[in-house]
Amino acid sequence: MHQTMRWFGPNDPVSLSDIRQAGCEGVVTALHHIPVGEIWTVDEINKRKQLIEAAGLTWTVIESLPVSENIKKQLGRYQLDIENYKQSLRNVAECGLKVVTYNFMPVLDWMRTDVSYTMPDGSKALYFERSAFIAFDLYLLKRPGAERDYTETEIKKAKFRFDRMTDDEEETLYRNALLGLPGSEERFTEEQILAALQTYAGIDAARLKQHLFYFLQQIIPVAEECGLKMAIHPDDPPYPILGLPRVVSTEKDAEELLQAAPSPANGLCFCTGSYGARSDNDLLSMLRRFGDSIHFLHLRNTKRDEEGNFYEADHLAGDTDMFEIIKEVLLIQKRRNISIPMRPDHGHQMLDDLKKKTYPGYSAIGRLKGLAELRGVEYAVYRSQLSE
Ligand code: DNO
Repeated sequence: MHQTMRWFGPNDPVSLSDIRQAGCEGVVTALHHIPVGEIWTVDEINKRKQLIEAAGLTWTVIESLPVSENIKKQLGRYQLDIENYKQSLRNVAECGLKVVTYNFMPVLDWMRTDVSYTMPDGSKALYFERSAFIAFDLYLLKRPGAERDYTETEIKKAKFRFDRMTDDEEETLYRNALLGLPGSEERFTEEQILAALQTYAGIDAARLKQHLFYFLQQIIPVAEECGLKMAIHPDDPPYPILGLPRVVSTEKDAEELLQAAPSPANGLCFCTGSYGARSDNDLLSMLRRFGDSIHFLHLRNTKRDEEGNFYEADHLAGDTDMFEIIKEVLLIQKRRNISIPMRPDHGHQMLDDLKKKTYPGYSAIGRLKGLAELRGVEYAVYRSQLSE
């Protein structure tokens, strides 16, 4: 696997030199300062690329070239946004980039209720606690009609949980849930989020899927023509939240979107953490099935419980058998004769990380630990496959 880490750009407290010292060959990054829907110019892309290369690294994957809300809803200037997206693809290809990640989650990207959940060893993890999430939806956000999405027992538990929260805990929960988009410090206000959610009234999963397929049919031929691989990131968590549809959550979703625009350019970012947060996703079978369409790997582990909570476990612990995953990935790589870009997605905040402020999930030492463990497994599997 081609080892990378995510870098949020010049403002990231984790530097390119840190990433290089972690043993990475490349970074995964985006031009976060360009507003969604606008064109990434050759000039801007090259400036960032040169910065990365001057540090002895390559810009391996774009994560993300974001898809505008207009495109997801097919509203307003969405045709222009699609044309701009195509132009950005041509420009990144012209600058020599090869893989582009994006997602199709309405309004919000990933969602956790706690970004510093203390593990028994004192390190901190990202956590999704279902009762806290429901409490947020019902009693903090007060989304109209939200109670229809939950069972009576769930509502009771959420109320119990909410009644015992201090003001500080409420404030933190609110902040975590509305953290906004990766790479941005901005948070939604209550009015903004309620208004944004309202704009999806009437857009159910079937319709959102049609919009995704339309988008793919528009952009995949351009990506193919300029030699790019598109890698769609799954929903996180992989089910509808806050009344919003989510359509990249399951094996069936992945299969349908690949079929909607068949091309070597239409592929997946295989995130074991996101797909793995659902017990009905069989990750190994997905890898076997979609192996030829996987252009980027996010290796991360979650530990689920029967209440619907999950926390981000150590990379080799949790519900996903990382040994089997890596074994399968190496077989795919051998068959395709390539090295698939990989990043240790997220990591615990630990040791000196605990004293630093970084993007939640993206501290240096926790990710370095994850990467080192994954690298060790890869090395051992590779050596043993050679001698077989
Ligand atoms: C979370 C990330 C996601 C991912 C986007 C891709 O840490 O894996 O935010 O970058 O969904 O578009």
